[in-house]
Amino acid sequence: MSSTDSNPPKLDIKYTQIFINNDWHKAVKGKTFPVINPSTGEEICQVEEATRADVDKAVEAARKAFDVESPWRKLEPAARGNLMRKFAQLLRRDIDYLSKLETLNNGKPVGNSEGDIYSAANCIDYYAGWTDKIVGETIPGAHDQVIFTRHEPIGVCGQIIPWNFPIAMMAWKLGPALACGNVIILKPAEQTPLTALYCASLIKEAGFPPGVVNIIPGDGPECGHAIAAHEHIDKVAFTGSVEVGKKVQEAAAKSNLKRVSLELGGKSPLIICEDADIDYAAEVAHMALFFNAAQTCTAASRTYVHAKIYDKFIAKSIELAQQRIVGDPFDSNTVQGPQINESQFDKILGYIESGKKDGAKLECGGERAGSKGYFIKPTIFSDVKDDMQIAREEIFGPIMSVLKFDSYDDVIKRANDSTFGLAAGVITNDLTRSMMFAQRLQAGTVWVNTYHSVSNQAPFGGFKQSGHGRELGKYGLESYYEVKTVVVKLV
Ligand code: TXE
Repeated sequence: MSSTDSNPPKLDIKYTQIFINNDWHKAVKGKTFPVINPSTGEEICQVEEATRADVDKAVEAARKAFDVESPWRKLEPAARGNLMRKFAQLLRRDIDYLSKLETLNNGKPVGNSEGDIYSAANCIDYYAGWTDKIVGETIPGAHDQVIFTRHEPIGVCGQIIPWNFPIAMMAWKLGPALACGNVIILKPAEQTPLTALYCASLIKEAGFPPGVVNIIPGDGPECGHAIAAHEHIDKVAFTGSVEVGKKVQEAAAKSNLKRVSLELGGKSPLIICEDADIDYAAEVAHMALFFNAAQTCTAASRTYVHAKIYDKFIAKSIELAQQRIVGDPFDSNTVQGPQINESQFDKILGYIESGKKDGAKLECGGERAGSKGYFIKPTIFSDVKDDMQIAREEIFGPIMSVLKFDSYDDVIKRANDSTFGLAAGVITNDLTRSMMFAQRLQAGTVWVNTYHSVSNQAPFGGFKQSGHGRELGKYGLESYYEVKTVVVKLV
């Protein structure tokens, strides 16, 4: 384990205000909130806090930008793509500064922040390529009719994002929305607003017309709710907890029935079959759970291992967990930084206690690392049973729960016995068995012999209470256009 004493570089925090209409604004109510460095628990800076009145201001700017005669609406689709490519290029230009800022604010190792920024830029580029390819259909009708469809932008899109992948989540939301020609009001998570605000300056530099992208930092109950409940926002896209996802959907229904897409949590199973190479399987399972300090909605937080290889798998997994370097995210040796904040830290330590109380066997970890910041040692529980709290609820922290199975039919039932359905994985060398799992697992993504492999071209989203709608790929566009049918009678 490396030191948890963090020595963040001195960074000039350039943007802490609300970005509306390509300009910086103070909060209407004059409030600010502190942004905390999770490696130290200390304040980085204060940021202007948007409330309902600021959301109204952003809506006014966005509606103007969406006017049918506005520069944005009159832009050729390919020119829209060029603006997006310029933005992606600026993200890459400023990767050094942006990755340090992301690590300062989120706590992830700086190499991971760089990876997130490259992937965000690639996502924006991917969707830039779609701008002039979003086409409708011609539809056979009566002999004297011409029927066709147009895919038109929805309008003002509210986007509420979480703190676990601040820049990447921003790109997943902005990319398809801009490609379809919408205008945006994006609220970053209150824990991690800094990189989104810096990106706002890049949006302006790229040349997007005023009001097309507005970025408003604020909390959930006031600012996020004002977006979800706004009468003049046409769509809301949300990534976060199931609890808040339900509130967002309810607020949308009670206001103007705006379109809703939700990417919520998970309790994803990873099934390791008896024919798997144990070293490989343990490495995949380790990364599948601990990646990003396990603050990943697809984290494989139920590891089902065949009884015949269970003990060997546990031994290898403990070895990997104990080798994992937890500490200062600015140290290039570190692979795991802190959890995002005190409340997540306390919640995770609470789950460790609950695992012990319920009779699971604590194999390693089980406590904080260091004495400052929100670091937790990689923790493994064996002998976990399906009905234990640690096997049912999303923990969002570095706790691996290993369960035993000996029948494939049975493990599929157990894996599917969850209110979630975001992702699942299987490790096997048997092609037929892998296809059987791929068919029967109830999850938006099934990974075979790999995990967390996400491509901009492939859809991502959940079954059941893990959400609805898909992000990424061609499917990701469907959440951002209305289909209009035009019927022309040939008179
Ligand atoms: O999430 P919230 P929190 C899960 C994970 C984690 C738990 C709690 O299990 O432990 O959620 O994390 C905004 N109306 N995920 O409390 O509250 C909020 O400001 C509108 C999974 O941080 O759901 C932030 O921008 N918006 C997840 C966003 O919702 C509201 C990623 C997410 O915060 C709001 C994060 C309201 N009433 C947490 N209340 C994933 N799917 O990847 C809050 N928000």
